[in-house]
Amino acid sequence: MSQKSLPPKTQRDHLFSEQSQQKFQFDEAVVQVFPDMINRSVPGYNLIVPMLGLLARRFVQANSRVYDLGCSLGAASLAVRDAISMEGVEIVAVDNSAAMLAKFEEILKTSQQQRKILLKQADIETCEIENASLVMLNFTLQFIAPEERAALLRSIFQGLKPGGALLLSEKIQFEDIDKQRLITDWHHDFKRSQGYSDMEIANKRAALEKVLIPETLAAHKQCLKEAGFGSIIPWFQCFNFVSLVAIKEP
Ligand code: GEK
Repeated sequence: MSQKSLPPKTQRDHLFSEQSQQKFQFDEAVVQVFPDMINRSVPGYNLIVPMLGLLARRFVQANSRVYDLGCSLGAASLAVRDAISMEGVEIVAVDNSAAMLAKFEEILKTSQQQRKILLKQADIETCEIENASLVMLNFTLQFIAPEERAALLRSIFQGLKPGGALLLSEKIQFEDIDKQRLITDWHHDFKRSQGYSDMEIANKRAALEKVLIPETLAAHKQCLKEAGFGSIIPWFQCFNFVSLVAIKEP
């Protein structure tokens, strides 16, 4: 049976305690604090990741591929790898940040698991998806230019085998301005409860402006439908963070 991977050792995130004009980048400094940053910024992240493993058991097919697009330090890949037992499954973890992949490689060296994870430094927009039974975009699509998203979802749909699925998690936007304001306040309450100061929250928000672009849940559903997905099932939401399963009908 599989051996569970230990979470990577992580430093506490204080990156945004001082103001900077720089846009957010997935560089070495972010890599050093990444697990702490994402856990304290995305409500539900530490629940979503193990659930990806659970869902993978339902969709991954023998002799197929699993793609983790925008893998960062590989949390989703590791959750799936540790959850599945099908034969001949290749996990391909893709990210365009060299710093992220270098750290992920280090993490993999500490694990004894037989099933290998293939790391690929590439832009997920040009990455070929082939023979896939599962594709994961766990908080990655939000970093792709909105006008490019439909093409990416179409290419994922094309590369999936019938019966396969896309697991999509995103920060979302609300159409209604009042609801958007409320939900943003609640998200910031969550961040405060995790020890972030108002200054850190404001600075990170400014750094992510035009880098992380959320869309509405309705827009995501429409785009998935237009890409060809038959069933689109939201299975998790906490404030403005949502996870969906989109199934390519068998
Ligand atoms: C997790 N999925 O822990 N091509 C490749 N990678 C990209 C691109 C691109 N065009 N744009 C962004 N990335 C992970 C968390 S983090 C989410 C995903 C967050 C990569 C980027 O380098 C980063 O590693 C990842 O997508 C987004 O389950 O930080 O909010």
